[in-house]
Order: sequence, then C-alpha cells, then structure tokens
Amino acid sequence: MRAWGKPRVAGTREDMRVGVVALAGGVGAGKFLRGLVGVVPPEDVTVVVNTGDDLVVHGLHVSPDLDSVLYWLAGAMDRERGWGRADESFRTTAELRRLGADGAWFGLGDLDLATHLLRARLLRDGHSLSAATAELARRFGVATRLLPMTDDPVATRLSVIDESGRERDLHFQEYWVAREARDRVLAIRYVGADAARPAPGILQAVEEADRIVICPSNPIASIDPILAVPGIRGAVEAARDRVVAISPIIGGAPVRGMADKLLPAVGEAVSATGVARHYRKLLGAYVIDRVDAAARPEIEGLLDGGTVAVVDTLMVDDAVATSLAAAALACVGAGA
Ligand code: FO1
Repeated sequence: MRAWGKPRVAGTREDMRVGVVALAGGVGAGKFLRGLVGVVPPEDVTVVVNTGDDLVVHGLHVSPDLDSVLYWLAGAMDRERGWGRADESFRTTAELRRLGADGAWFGLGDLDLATHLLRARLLRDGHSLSAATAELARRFGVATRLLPMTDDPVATRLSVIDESGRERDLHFQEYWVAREARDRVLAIRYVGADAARPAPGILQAVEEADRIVICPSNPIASIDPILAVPGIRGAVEAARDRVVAISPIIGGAPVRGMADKLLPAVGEAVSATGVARHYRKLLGAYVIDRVDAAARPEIEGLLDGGTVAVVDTLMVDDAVATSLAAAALACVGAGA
C-alpha cells in the first residue's frame, strides 16, 4: 500500500495527488470519512455525495447528505442525532410550525439554517451546487474535496402503499421524515438521473484514484442514486480492482436508517451478503463485520476472487472509524 503522507515525486503518478475517491450518503459515510482522513491526507480525498435526497424547504435548497458529510468532516456534527449541527436549537422551525408554514415537518436547525442561507445566496448568485459546496467546505475549514454527484436536479422518489392500502408516490424525505418510514415500499426511482451529468471532476477522479471506497451508506437511498448518474457506474466498474465497499449491514440490520425497508424493495436480502450481491459487479473487495464472519465464503464466491475482510465495522468513535478505513484501504490498490 502506498505510504500516505509521503512527499510525492514530481513528474510521477505520485505527483497527481489523486488518492482516494469515496462514494457517500449521510451519517454512516460521515462517521467513516472522519476515519478515512485520519489515514489519508484530507486533501487527497474526493467525496462524491448523493443529492437524490435534496429538497427545497422554505425556498432554500437543502442537501442533507452533503451537509452531513460537511459537518462530520468539520467536526461540527451532532454525534447522537447523526444529522445536523452540534449545540443546535430548532426555534425557527418551531415558530414556522406554529405559523402553519408548508414544509415545516422538515426540521431545519437554527445553525443549520445559516448553511442553507449561505448556500441559497451562492446559488442565487449563479454558482453551481458544486461551486457552492466547495465554498461551504472552505468556510467550514474542510480540506477534503466534496462533490455533489451532479449539479442537475435528481429526486429519489418511492412508490409506496400507505396504511389504508392506497398507492402513493413520495419524495424520499416525505417517506422518511414526514411519514416516518411507515409505508410499504414497492419501488424506488431516481427522477432526473437519466438526464443528469456527473459534477465536474468526478469521472476524472474515479479514473485516476488509487482507491475507490463505497462508504457504509444505504445502497438504495444513497449509493444507487450516485451510480444512476450516467457515466459514474461505468467509471466505477472499470476501476473494479481498486474498489472496496464497507457493508452498512451488521448482523442482518442497518446500523441506522432505513436500508431494511429499501433492500427488500429491490429484491435483496437485508444482510452483508445481500449488499455484496447488489454491488457484486463493482467490487474488488468488501469489508464485513466480525458478527457476519460466517458469510465470508459465500461473499467471496459472489465477488469472483475479490477480497473479503472481516473487522469491527460499528463506528462507535473515530478510533474504530480510523481502523476500519485503514483495513478497507489495505484490501485494494497497489500492494494489497
Ligand atoms: N431527519 C429526520 O428524521 N427529521 C428531520 O426533521 C430532519 C431534518 C434534516 C435537516 C437537515 C439535514 O441535513 C438532515 C435532516 N434530517 C432529518 C436527516 C435526513 O432526513 C436523512 O437522514 C438523510 O437524508 C438520509 O441520509
């Protein structure tokens, strides 16, 4: 494995500072990325973030996964809640709810609102979402390159059956936050993905990266929307020998979130094996938790010669996240 942080030799591939590309959703990715930037210089990491969850609330473009990654990397996150800022208050949302404002079911914190006001200003001034994201990262002191999967609008939408048996079409956040994931999910669509273009820099970063990491994020809600943007799946598949994923499922359940509701909707089992099957064409290696060690031979079969590493994946703190990141990087790329 390359010695991270070693001075690069001018004129060689080491000089290109391409490092690691991570495909990321929200909380699980945020935790993992804190570990990743403990073993790779932060400026050598490019994070490609899901924007299928994005929505407009009170006229503001909210990008929950971009903000989770930003706050986790900046150390500004609320570790328990997972999303949003530490030391947060929700007085503005409470007042908007009292006033009966549309969209106030989505809880924007008062500090979080500052991010949204700044992003809104940048977008209104004509900046792309990529440019606005780079500017927010700079202002939060985050040296890692954060890229939305696309600057074009993509919305993750779910066909569900509600409690009265009626079929409904919901935005991901309506399903998850407003309706608390109580509906039975029939199908998932990434509306707009077909016409979207990868944000500038993504395809080149994937092509040149030493390693590509699929973070322990929800495969259906977070990673598949990224892969649905034309060009990205093909670029990742072409780099397969350099791609490693970390299972977001431990012992048959997601650490948090709704993967248990969404994997069955695409016909996959809620297990480390189910996720491996879902990603099988993309992976050179896969990392599972020790509690799933018995699944290793079956997963090795699915991965057609790919490496399966068994380690602790429950990121209770940054130290575990750092060990996990080091183990994931050791599975693929030069010297693996
Ligand atoms: N999740 C909730 O369960 N309730 C909320 O009111 C809520 C607000 C919110 C605001 C900003 C933000 O960045 C994230 C927020 N989330 C909220 C989390 C979000 O719905 C999802 O967890 C992600 O989209 C999935 O990655």
